[in-house]
Amino acid sequence: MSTIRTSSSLRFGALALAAVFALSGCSSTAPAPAAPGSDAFSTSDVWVKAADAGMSAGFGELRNDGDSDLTVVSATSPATSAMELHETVQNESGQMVMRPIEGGFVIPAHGSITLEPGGNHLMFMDVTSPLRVGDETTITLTFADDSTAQITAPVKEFAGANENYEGDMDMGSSESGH
Ligand SMILES: [Cu+2]
Repeated sequence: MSTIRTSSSLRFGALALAAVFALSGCSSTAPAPAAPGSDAFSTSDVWVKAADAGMSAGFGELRNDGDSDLTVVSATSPATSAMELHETVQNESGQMVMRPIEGGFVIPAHGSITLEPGGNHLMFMDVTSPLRVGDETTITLTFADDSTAQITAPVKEFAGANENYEGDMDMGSSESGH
């Protein structure tokens, strides 16, 4: 008797749960399908410039196979205390300077963008654990829809990408002693 009652109440519980899931599936806050960005997103040849401390940068190709534009709005890495999305532009005196890009990196639908020295890049503002050649680091990108993608990037030696940071920071002169 008691066994039957238990099993029927379990069955009712399962039905109630199914109903809840069915309801939440219709709502816009359903967690699982809310990451179209990650599905459509891929990268190739992402790498990070070797640095013991201070600034560094990450480069590579970001691809979007989805039907709508993808916007990278922020990025993090365990190797730096802060990361910014940078563009490189010419200032009034003709000097190339880098600065945070307004609106993030927009990857067009069925298209790609290339992050490269002298252009857009992922800026490691303050390297906290040395990025050594042969190591790998991870970069987590966050998209406008709050979905994220994690990239594993090898560390490479690179002499360039010493653009000045718009404002007071001058990466070029701080490295001139090398
Ligand atoms: Cu930069």
